[in-house]
Amino acid sequence: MNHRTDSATAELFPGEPIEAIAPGALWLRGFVADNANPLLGAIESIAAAAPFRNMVTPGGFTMSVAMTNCGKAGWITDRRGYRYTENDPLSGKPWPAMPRLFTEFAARAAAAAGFADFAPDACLVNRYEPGTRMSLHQDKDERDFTQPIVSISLGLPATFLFGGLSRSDRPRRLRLESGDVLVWGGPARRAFHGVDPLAQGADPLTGAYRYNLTLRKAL
Ligand code: MD6
Ligand code: FE
Repeated sequence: MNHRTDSATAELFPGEPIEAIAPGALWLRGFVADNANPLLGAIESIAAAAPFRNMVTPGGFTMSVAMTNCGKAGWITDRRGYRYTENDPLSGKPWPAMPRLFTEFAARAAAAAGFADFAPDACLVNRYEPGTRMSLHQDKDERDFTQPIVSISLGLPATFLFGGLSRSDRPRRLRLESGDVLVWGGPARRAFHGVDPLAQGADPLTGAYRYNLTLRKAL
C-alpha cells in the first residue's frame, strides 16, 4: 500500500484537513488557499497567450466549460476526438509553459498522497461560470495510468461528483472550495467523475468564475 488513503490518513497528517475519499483518492482542503492569488495570476498569463475557448466533443456538442492548457501537452477535443497536442490548435504555437508554481504544488500534493516524484507535463485549465457543468467522465487519454492526477480548485465553490469504475455507480458529492486539491491515482485513477452546474456566487478573487487546474503526466 503506497497510497495514504487508509483509515490512518488522519493520524499521518495531525491537524490537517485531509480526507481519503476512496482508495487512491485524497482531498486536501485548503492546500493552496494561501497561494490563490499567484495561481490566478498565472492563469491570467496563460489565457493571454492561449485564450479560453469552448471546445466541441466528437459527438458535436459544444462544452459549457471553457478551457485552455499549459505545459508540454494540452488536452483538446474536436470532431476528430479527444487527445493531447503539443500545439494550441487556435494559434498553431506550443501551449504556454507550465508555471513552476503549478509543478511545485502538484508534486507536493502528490507526495502528501504517497505518490513520489510526480512530474506533470500537461495542465488543463477549466473555467466555469454559473450554470456550466462537466458531465460524468473518466480521464483516460493519458499513457501511464500509474501516474496520479492532481486537481486544484480556485474561485467559486462547486459540487464535485466522485463515482466508481462504472458509469452507473452512484457518485459521492464533494463540495470543493477555493484552494482545495484532489489527488487521485492507483485504484481511483479511472473513477467516473463530474461537476454539477455551478451555482451563482461572487468569489472575492474570481467574481463569478470557478477555475480548475488538472495536472497530469500525459505523455
Ligand atoms: C473539475 N475535474 O474539477 C473537473 N479529472 O473542474 C476533473 O475532471 C478531474 O478534478 C480528473 C482528476 C481530478 C479532476
Ligand atoms: Fe476529469
